[in-house]
Amino acid sequence: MKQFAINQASFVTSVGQGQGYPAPLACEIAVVGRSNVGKSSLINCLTNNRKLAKTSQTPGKTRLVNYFLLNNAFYLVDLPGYGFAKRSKDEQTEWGDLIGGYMQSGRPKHLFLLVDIRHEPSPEDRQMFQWTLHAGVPFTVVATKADKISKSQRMIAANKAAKLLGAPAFAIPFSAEEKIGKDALIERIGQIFADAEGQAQRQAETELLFASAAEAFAEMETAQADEESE
Ligand SMILES: Nc1nc2c(ncn2[C@@H]2O[C@H](COP(=O)(O)OP(=O)(O)OP(=O)(O)O)[C@@H](O)[C@H]2O)c(=O)[nH]1
Ligand SMILES: [Mg+2]
Repeated sequence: MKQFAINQASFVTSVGQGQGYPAPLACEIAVVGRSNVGKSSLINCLTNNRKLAKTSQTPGKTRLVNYFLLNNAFYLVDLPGYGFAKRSKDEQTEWGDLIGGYMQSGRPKHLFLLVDIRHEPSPEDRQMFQWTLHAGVPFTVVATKADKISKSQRMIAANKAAKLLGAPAFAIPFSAEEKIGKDALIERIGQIFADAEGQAQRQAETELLFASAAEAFAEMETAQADEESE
């Protein structure tokens, strides 16, 4: 089978609180995690474009829900991070509404939950994981900045981070800096995309089946009514 690849990426739009999302596609994958964990860097690494998503050493760079179109077929969504200490109460409420609204929107088909491979997940990471379970969205844990620890420790540390999050003990170690785990993540996206497309197709087929059944039923009723009136 031909390997899945990312061959196109472009910015679509930024969505703030109360604003509309772009027209939905069968597949939408969102990247979530605390500020500075490397969400925007991950998107740039996957798309081979250092300038696509804005990154910064200062936490709190991404403030809106940023939509990117990949392969002219699916969305990869960059979300603002949490756990940003310098945020005011109002900003935190705004963030909660924005992310909460997005999580409940039914739009994300899959979440990449990012945790820093070096640190124990924070209470907010665990809270985000609980939201994910609550929203019923499938997820993959990704342990970022894997270049910061020795090669022999990466898998162990990544899996441990997932376990401490409360998830099954499996995570993909990843580094945007050294492109560690890039192929694994692209392969994962390929699976998620294929699943979402399959699901959308099955749904379309079911709707068609229902529509033709309803049509047949209506025809039968008309014929019966005609018979009775004769
Ligand atoms: N060493 C190392 N640094 C990284 C890696 N990924 C990101 N960084 C650095 O971490 C910082 C934050 O990266 P961003 O991608 O902007 O983080 P973010 O999660 O999008 O942050 P917010 O937009 O604030 O939520 C930047 O200085 C990046 O260069 C990585 O894989 N390895
Ligand atoms: Mg960002």
